[in-house]
Amino acid sequence: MTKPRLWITRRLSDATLERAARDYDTVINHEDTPGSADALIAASAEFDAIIPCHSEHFSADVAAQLDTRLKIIANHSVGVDHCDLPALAARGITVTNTPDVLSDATAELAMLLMLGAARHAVAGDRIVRTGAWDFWSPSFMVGKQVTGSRLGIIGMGRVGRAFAAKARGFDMKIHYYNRSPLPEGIAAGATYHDTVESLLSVADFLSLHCPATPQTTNLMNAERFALLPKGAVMVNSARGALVDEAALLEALASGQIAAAGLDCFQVEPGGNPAFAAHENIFMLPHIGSATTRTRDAMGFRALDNLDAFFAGQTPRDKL
Ligand code: 8YV
Repeated sequence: MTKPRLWITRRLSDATLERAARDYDTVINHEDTPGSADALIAASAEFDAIIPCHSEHFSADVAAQLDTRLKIIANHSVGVDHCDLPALAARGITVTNTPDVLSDATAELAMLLMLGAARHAVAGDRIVRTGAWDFWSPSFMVGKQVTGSRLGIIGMGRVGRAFAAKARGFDMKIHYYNRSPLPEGIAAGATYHDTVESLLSVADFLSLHCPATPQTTNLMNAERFALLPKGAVMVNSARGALVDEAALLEALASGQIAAAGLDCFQVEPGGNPAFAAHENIFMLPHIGSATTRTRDAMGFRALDNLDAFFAGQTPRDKL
């Protein structure tokens, strides 16, 4: 039987690429550059399946121009804000994602961001690294203690829950906002808030774990920063679109926010150049799921979805 033709838009893990090449007539974009709209449209006439990353944007405009040959987009990501799902569904294209497998890696990174932001990681590293560390005092680089503090989580999905589990190791008191409360067995004692505003009022530390949608764009704006306890720390390992970056800068300048830990930005790659002057912003370049084990698991999950689809089954992660 002829193998389905598969285009892999980015350099996925070696194990993923080997398995893909074994099971599919696979073409890999070894240049590892983001696929443009034109490239996606052209590929749809040559391939039955695409494994893209969040760097490839299947907008409504692109979806309308896709060739009927393309049957499935098996995303190598849990977030699918780069895909216009209704437009792709209208074209009869199956779309899948890779939930679960990246929750721990992303939650680990959120913990790193929270600790780094709370304890002056940027300035501390800089002064030691540059030889500028010539002074010590008990009042030097005093940070905000994580242990025992109140943590507010917006979006108690898989990653939010993995983060809560790790935060419990720091004896944090977990509060969360979600569209609906979790069953108590899953909430594990976390306190539910039925509005974002209510959650913010108790969030000494705030971590964002919800998807980027039209409803969550600029979720954290000037009004909401003002509702946090003064000196709160905000962490975003979800999507840059959730944060009004100008409002974040103002909240940092006024001291309303003591620090922020960011792995996601409105503009990616690149980030926000205005953040560079602020050492109380601890930044990483969208590497939440970037561990060897998780990259393999994401690639394998995308391939599992393809395998099911081409076996005539409904892929486990069909959206
Ligand atoms: C990935 C992510 O690195 O899965 C997601 O939604 O944002 C990241 O963890 C990226 O999407 C890989 O394609």
